[in-house]
Amino acid sequence: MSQEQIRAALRALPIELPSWGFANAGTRFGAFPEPGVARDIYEKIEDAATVHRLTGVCPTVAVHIPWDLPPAGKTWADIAEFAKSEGVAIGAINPNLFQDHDYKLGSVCNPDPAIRKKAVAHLKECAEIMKVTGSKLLSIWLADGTNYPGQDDIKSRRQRLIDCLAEGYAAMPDDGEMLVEYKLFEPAFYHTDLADWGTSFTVCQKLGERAKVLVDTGHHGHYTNIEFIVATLIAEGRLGGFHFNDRRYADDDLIVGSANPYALFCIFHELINGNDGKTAFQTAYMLDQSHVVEKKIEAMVLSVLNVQTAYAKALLVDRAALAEMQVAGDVMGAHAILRDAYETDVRPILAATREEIGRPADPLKALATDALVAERRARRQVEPARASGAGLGA
Ligand code: AOS
Ligand code: ZN
Ligand code: ZN
Ligand code: ZN
Repeated sequence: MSQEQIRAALRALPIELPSWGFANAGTRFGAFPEPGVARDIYEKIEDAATVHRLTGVCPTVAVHIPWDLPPAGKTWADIAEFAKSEGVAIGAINPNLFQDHDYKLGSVCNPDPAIRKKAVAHLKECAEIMKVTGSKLLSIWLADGTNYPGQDDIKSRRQRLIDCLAEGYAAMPDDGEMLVEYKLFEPAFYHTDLADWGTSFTVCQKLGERAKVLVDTGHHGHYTNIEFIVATLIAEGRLGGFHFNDRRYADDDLIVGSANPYALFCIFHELINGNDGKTAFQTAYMLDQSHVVEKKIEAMVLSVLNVQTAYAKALLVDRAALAEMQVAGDVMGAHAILRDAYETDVRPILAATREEIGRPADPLKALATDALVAERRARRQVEPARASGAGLGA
């Protein structure tokens, strides 16, 4: 593949940023506020726009409802307009079906029909926000599950889940997609109603063609081969998107590629392989991170760069030679082709790709001396926020 083809492919891979990754977050042991951090939807959009300005590949920002809400007197149309004025657009709409006290025993799987009704109403509200903002994605993650054997009837919960999500699905715009995210455990510790890709996949099959599986790279058991899941979902036409982050233990939500960049490279290898062998499969590439000790914008920029690094290396795989080795049964020869690509220094290609679209060759360095970012940080420490309600990422 030529350098020009690689640069074109990198430019064409948009990476969506999560609004919640720009707000103060923490663990249950504490949070450490960052001076000048984004406090409301406007400031989160400003910071997401900064990442796009520095990288050129982050044109959308996902929002989480009700962590993100327009202030009194403003509408979602106004927020979408503000995003446009900042050079970005509203991406996936994420309903929050886990924080309200009513959801203690679940949302769409709750044994109480009144609470399920409330959850469905929230899904419909989010489907309306899609229509107003022009978003094409309703991204579902549920905390639903149980902590003890016998706590609730697993079979009934599955049916409630399907029935309620079907109502949310029907409320979406005709060209909207529902992304169904799974997670092995947490906050539930005995069973989770959407625990793995198979559960999400079968639920999507029940919902309809526009329901697809969302793979969060931090949501699996140790040693799970995520690229295998990715290859299978592509083959089945049900890969809806990613929440990229990195982890060592559980849902750590750390900077992408910080713990296991090789796994990310292998994922991109399957994304290219499952497509045309030249570019990655088109799906919703999103980050889902929660920064505790690191600076939010800096962490987000680094994640974007690390996604691009993994993709660039996967683009370098000599697929013709690989196919020959595979057919010949040359195990180590085939493996060496992947290793060659992985060990290539792609920093010059990435720098050239950025400069070609008028972005800094080194976005992290540019961020450190960015005047607008410094000005906003200072202003936010003295002026009140425009809206209330910066929510914590989980
Ligand atoms: C939670 O673990 C999931 O990753 C969700 O995507 C969630 O909505 C997001 O992380 C915000 O907390
Ligand atoms: Zn996620
Ligand atoms: Zn998560
Ligand atoms: Zn999380």
